[in-house]
Amino acid sequence: MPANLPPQYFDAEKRYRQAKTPEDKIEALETMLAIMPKHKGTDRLHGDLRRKIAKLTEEAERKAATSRASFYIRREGAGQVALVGLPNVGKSQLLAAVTDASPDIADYPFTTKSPNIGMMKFENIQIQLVDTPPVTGRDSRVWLNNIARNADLIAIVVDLSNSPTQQVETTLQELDNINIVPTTDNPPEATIGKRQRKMLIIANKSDLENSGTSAKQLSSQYGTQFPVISISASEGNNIEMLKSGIFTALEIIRVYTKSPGKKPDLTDPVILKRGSTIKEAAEEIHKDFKSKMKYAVVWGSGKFDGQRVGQDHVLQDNDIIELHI
Ligand SMILES: Nc1nc2c(ncn2[C@@H]2O[C@H](COP(=O)(O)OP(=O)(O)OP(=O)(O)O)[C@@H](O)[C@H]2O)c(=O)[nH]1
Ligand SMILES: [Mg+2]
Repeated sequence: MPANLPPQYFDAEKRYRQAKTPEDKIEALETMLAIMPKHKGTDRLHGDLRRKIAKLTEEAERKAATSRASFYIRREGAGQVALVGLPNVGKSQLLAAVTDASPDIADYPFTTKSPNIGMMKFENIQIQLVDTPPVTGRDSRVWLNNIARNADLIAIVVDLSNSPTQQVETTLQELDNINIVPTTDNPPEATIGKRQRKMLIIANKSDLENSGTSAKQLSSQYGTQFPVISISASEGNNIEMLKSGIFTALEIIRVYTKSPGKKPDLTDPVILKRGSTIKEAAEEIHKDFKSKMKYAVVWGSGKFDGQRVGQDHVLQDNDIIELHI
């Protein structure tokens, strides 16, 4: 150690030893480097400090990448629904109304800074809701990219008291900016290469004056493209309709399995995409079933009562199946 180092160098060195994060360590090391006189005697020390800084910078970058990855929210339950919209429309209030979550809710915009998660019970299943920071926020691109892309359904939340059709347009535009477009059977050419997502409109604050007129306008403008559901999150109006609307929009069905001579467990359905066949159900339940299955028996849909069906039989919500191998 060269003897002619000033006291500030040792202060910085102390800070380096006490620092907890790579960023703080880098800051201290850079101070040490700046203070240190440059001559032959300090060459090795210089090199040492530079190597340490390079290593810590790498570490800091790795950490930043991991925290970006944390915008990805692991799906739980029967499906994941992202609540997306402009500031102050009531996304967090809605999450609080239908789940056990208690997010910050306030009468000023940009209250939500990072996503809030809650599980919404619908009949015998749980659906995951993700309340997000407003689409027009500074950091929205990062989380929108991760959450909206990963979600099974995007719920566009609008405030009925404040030009809701304009809000839908702005929200769709923000989603389009990150290459997310509504699912359609015949996507327009302009959307080729973009990611299609199922969407639904939640028209909130139906308790406020003149909301009925705005709700009608929304339905007539978007009703053929998206389901439009009017609610009041704060008053709890139309919440049951919202839950079943979300379930329907997710395009999933519940199927129960049973063993011969036993009753099915109706509290624990297998979740399948709407339109799934017996073959696909078997695959989902156990990969061995698919190749070994001889036949299946179905109860449900009003039509079947213990009837044998083929592999290509299309299942309905709440069907009970018995797979025979
Ligand atoms: N009248 C009425 N007010 C509501 C309703 N839902 C939410 N609010 C109010 O609207 C304001 C905004 O609600 P939030 O849930 O914080 O809105 P947000 O969309 O999460 O807002 P950001 O986090 O900024 O994006 C609050 O003052 C709520 O009390 C509703 O159904 N009716
Ligand atoms: Mg919020």
